[in-house]
Amino acid sequence: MQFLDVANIDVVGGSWALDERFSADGYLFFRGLLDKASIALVRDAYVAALRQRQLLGLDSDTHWTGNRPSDYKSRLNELHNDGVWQRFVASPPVNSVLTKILGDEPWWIPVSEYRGVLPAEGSDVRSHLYAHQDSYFTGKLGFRTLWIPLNEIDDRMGGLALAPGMHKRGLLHDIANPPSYNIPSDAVPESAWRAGPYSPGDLVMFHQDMPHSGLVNRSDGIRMSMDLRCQRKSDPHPILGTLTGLNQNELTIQLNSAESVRLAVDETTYFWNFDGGPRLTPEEAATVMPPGSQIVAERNGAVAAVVRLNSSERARRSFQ
Ligand SMILES: O=C(O)CCC(=O)C(=O)O
Repeated sequence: MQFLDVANIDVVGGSWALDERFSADGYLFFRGLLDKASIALVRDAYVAALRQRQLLGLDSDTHWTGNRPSDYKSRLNELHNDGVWQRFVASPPVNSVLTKILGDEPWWIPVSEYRGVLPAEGSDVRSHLYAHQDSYFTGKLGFRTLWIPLNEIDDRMGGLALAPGMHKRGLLHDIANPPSYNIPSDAVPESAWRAGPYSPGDLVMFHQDMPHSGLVNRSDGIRMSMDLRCQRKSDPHPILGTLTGLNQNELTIQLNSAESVRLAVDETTYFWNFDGGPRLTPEEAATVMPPGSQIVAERNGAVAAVVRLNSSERARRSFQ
């Protein structure tokens, strides 16, 4: 697989030039940009969580123990209770470098993942774990995804693959193919994919419509990465709040300010649970998204997408 092109944060034209490149290619890949000490704090939290789960032993902070719990889905969801990513983005060197890229302060959408991907089983012959476009699940919330490697990730360990330029091809998920609606394998030719290697300090920032996939981990170590989603402070933001009502025709969201917003529900509306799974209809969502769920929704007349957040993101939202 060919490599991603590396961007230069000090390019002539600054954030304007980076924006041009982001629009054309659908991504920006920076090497060694993020503050190493801030990355190390995040990584320490992963290592502690992986040891707690006996996926890492005390002798190594990368080498997998061989345990493969059947309920482990490559995500360290317990870290959502600790505000790990919020502390990371609040650290001044991280905030200032992201502000320089964006030409404005970042505004964070609390849709984040802490991934610890185990080596594949020998019988797993895939190269890609799951090709998808984030906006298929979250709707057009208008964000950039930040994919942040936390350990050395060579081609054996896999990492993240993108299909540069293909963010302009619209939705590639096969909407005629329920229940998973995958991107058909021929929709993104094998030759279109580009990847790392990656090191701690690198940053991949990509468009919400970019087809991307984790690659299968063929090393003997655990792949650690974090993905975050941000906008510019000056962008129109989606609605963040508490779901207080949902029926066939509308949903009600209470904002942090205690003010309520009512949004129409129509046949295009869908819901999605932050920790994965398919899109849900309003009827399905009513059973798994009880009143009190923290959600983020598009700011449209008829809502197209509502994402239920991890419940521990509630208190942290005041952080923004
Ligand atoms: O890290 C991975 O394995 C995949 C990352 C991903 O799908 C994402 O950042 O949306």
